[in-house]
Amino acid sequence: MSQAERILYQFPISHYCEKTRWNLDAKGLPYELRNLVPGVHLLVVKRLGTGHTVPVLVDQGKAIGDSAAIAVYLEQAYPARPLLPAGEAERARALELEAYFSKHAGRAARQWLYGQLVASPGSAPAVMLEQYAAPVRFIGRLIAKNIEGTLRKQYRLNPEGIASARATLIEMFERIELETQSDPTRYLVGDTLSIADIAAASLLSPLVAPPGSTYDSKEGKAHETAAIRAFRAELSTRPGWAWVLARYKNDRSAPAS
Ligand SMILES: N[C@@H](CCC(=O)N[C@@H](CS)C(=O)NCC(=O)O)C(=O)O
Repeated sequence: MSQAERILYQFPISHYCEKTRWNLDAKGLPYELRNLVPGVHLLVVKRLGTGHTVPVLVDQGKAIGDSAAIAVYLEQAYPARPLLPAGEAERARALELEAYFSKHAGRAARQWLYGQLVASPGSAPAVMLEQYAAPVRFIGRLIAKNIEGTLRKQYRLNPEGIASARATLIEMFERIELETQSDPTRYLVGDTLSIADIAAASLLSPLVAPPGSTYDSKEGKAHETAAIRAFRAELSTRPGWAWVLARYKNDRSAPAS
């Protein structure tokens, strides 16, 4: 199949998009990436009819929105290289954990990190738009205040919201440690990589910034505040942190094309 028959609409910085890229890469499925500019993306995703968020996968003309729905769709449509265990109970468990990390880790990582970045004017747009062409980054600098205002409202970047995101993130590492008995070589369900592992590792990757990942970036490093550094240092001794690094090192397949 040619790449053009499978198109992933995304924001490069979005960790939900990273989850879908990983699902596709782990299954060896080629795809073409179309980067949308946040805000302007609505013109495209509304036409696709999947809601207002990315990722959206268009597979042979069929549009699927929501990273969890895409993960399940890919398992049904492309059963080779399965990312769901064969047994019914383990399968249900993997789906349950995928949903758990998608809901809690995804929201908390975004809320906590953007909460830190908006405290330094200009940082959030610089990190968000790092992978776009120069004119987009330039406009981002011009309208940085508006972008930061939107992020504050959309992701509830107030002291209570940020504190609750921080507590949730600690719970995410505790949950990984519970499920894997603090052994970074173990998977969340069964003996092989599943959609649950991909969800947990990808959605925590903005915080962990595994080497070579989207979040281990020039702007990400330049805008790492003392508070971000301190929280990373505090979490980095946890087995759950080592687990995320191990999934990236050992299980993050390269794109098929
Ligand atoms: N539940 C969705 C969440 C995706 C999501 O929140 N995407 C963000 C980027 S990280 C987005 O598209 N935001 C733009 C908007 O909400 O209009 C999924 O798993 O795909």
